[in-house]
Amino acid sequence: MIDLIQSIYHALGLSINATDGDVGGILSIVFILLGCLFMYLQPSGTARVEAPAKIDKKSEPVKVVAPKITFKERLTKGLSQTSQDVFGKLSTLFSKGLDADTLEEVEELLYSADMGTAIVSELIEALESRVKKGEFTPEQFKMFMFEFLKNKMKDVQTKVDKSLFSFEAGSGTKVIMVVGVNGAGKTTTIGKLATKLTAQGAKVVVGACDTFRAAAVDQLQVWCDRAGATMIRAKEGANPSGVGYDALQTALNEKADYCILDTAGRLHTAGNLMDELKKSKTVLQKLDATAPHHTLLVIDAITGQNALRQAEEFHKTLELNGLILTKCDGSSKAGSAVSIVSTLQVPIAYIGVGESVEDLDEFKLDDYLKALLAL
Ligand SMILES: Nc1nc2c(ncn2[C@@H]2O[C@H](COP(=O)(O)OP(=O)(O)OP(=O)(O)O)[C@@H](O)[C@H]2O)c(=O)[nH]1
Ligand SMILES: [Mg+2]
Repeated sequence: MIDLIQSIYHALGLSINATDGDVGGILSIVFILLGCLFMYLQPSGTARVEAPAKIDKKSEPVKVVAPKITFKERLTKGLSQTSQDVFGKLSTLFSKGLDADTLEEVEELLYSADMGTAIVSELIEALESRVKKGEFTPEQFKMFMFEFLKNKMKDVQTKVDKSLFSFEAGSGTKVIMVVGVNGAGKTTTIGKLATKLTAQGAKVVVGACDTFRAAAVDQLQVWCDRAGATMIRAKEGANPSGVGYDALQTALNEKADYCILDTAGRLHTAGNLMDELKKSKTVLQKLDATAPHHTLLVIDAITGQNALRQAEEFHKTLELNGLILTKCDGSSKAGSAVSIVSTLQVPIAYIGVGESVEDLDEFKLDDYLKALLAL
């Protein structure tokens, strides 16, 4: 081997003597080169750079399927802000132990959640006696709140008329009149409701009784077209009662399952506008003495304490039999719902947590309270 190397040196014109070290060095280089060659020829492995695979033009494009979010998840997400802001803080207070000072802080937080004076006083009284009995962990406190609030609402909630959620073919036209202050979410909710009902196979006629704004009517027309519902509209400025009458007449002629009436937003303090709603109701009764079967007040959950005043006024004028709580996805305090339901003894029928159709669903008390209390 040394001779071979010596002759290579010689051929290259190098006047150096080959040594054992040179043999070792050259053998190492040869092994390294062989190793590289071996790895390159392997069919797979990290050292081999694969050529990009050819795209098969015939193959189907990859479909990206958005994960299905249940309404319960939407509700929990929507109410998470309220839950953290109010009930999260309450739990922290309880984890520190309860004395007169902390009880005062609890009271303040409950007021900030728009629970209303009557409910807060009752809650504080009940809390005092519970706390005296012994230790109260944050989890026990949440369960206590859950039971307390549930008891305030559960009997009223049983009054919800199920014909709002599903229909029985041939059982006549159910008239739903939707009222509320400006911007509460009436038109959007009616759009979602019409979509849900037609999807079940119900025949729906919608009356655009908000004749003050052409844009509001167009907004409703888009929803109705999409839902496959018939919409009755009149010229801007027409008498709203007349539109309601025409819509119900059409619904009766067509044997529709539902006639939903969208009304213009109004302040509960505007006496003449409130009277106009009352008149619309009477006009409907010329066609069906039992109409409207549902008079629903839409309440924006962000409204807070004023919501109770609104509800009281609308109830006094129209005898509400249901509420729709919208915008529970905003940074609402959502506690006003409890005080309205228990004060007026009117149940919440639907709850909205966003602007799409999937964001409206039947109000389920346990789900609502669990989302509110992060249980
Ligand atoms: N985030 C959120 N927005 C909502 C919800 N419901 C309605 N909205 C939005 O609230 C705004 C007002 O909704 P409308 O349906 O026009 O309210 P309205 O009560 O008909 O209003 P007026 O007819 O002007 O009295 C719109 O931008 C809706 O998209 C909800 O549950 N969540
Ligand atoms: Mg509207």
